[in-house]
Amino acid sequence: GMRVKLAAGNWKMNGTRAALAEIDTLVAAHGDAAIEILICPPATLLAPMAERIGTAKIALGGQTCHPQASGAHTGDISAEMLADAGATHVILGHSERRADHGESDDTVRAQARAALAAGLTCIICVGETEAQRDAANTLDIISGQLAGSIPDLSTGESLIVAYEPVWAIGTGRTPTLDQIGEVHDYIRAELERRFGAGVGRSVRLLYGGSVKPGNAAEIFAVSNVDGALVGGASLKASDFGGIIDAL
Ligand code: G2H
Repeated sequence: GMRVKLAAGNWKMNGTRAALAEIDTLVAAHGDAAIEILICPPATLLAPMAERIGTAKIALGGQTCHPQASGAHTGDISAEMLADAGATHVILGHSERRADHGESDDTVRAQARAALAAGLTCIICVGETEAQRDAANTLDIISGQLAGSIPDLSTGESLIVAYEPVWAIGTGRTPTLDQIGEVHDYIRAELERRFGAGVGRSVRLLYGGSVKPGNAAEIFAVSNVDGALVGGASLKASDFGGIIDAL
């Protein structure tokens, strides 16, 4: 297909400079992979990681950004700062940001507009809670998050959508392959309806939530799964390498 597969690692709040050794291992084993590889480390590691990666084909991303370009926002980081530190991507609307920092769909859309203005590709996360799935509201929730979080200016290249069922994050529980396929097919249809077939078909759709070397291959075989957003298993180059090899 025309969509290049993507293995994206979300390091969350893990890693000091000691962890740069994992990047050296990744560069040695996968620095010339045919798929795209992305690491989203804590912001403190972006610049040293960019230096370590050098000319190898591994991209870097942030884990969030502020909607504004600069100003009196203690503790926040702008999209331009991420780009300046070596990022080409940014994860937005991860369920941990939505829960821990009260980020709404409106917040995420504003962050995404700022990221696009800074030239970053946005990985916008959507996903239902366990209660929402049990109430058979999954597709309605996903529809609302897509409509509310994705800015109109998005293109097939600057937008990536990650489906992360909240109940599967860091829990070791994964949806069935049918459940993943149903949501990914639905997201694809929603994007095509809103942006047209050309854009809608070029957006990469990632699955996230307890992806490991042992379950990656079967997940990647599901329709409209173009890669993974990997948390825990992205911290060790050996585990992440196993996932990369499965794509
Ligand atoms: C979901 C995922 C990465 P994990 O949050 O974003 O984390 O793979 O640890 O479930």
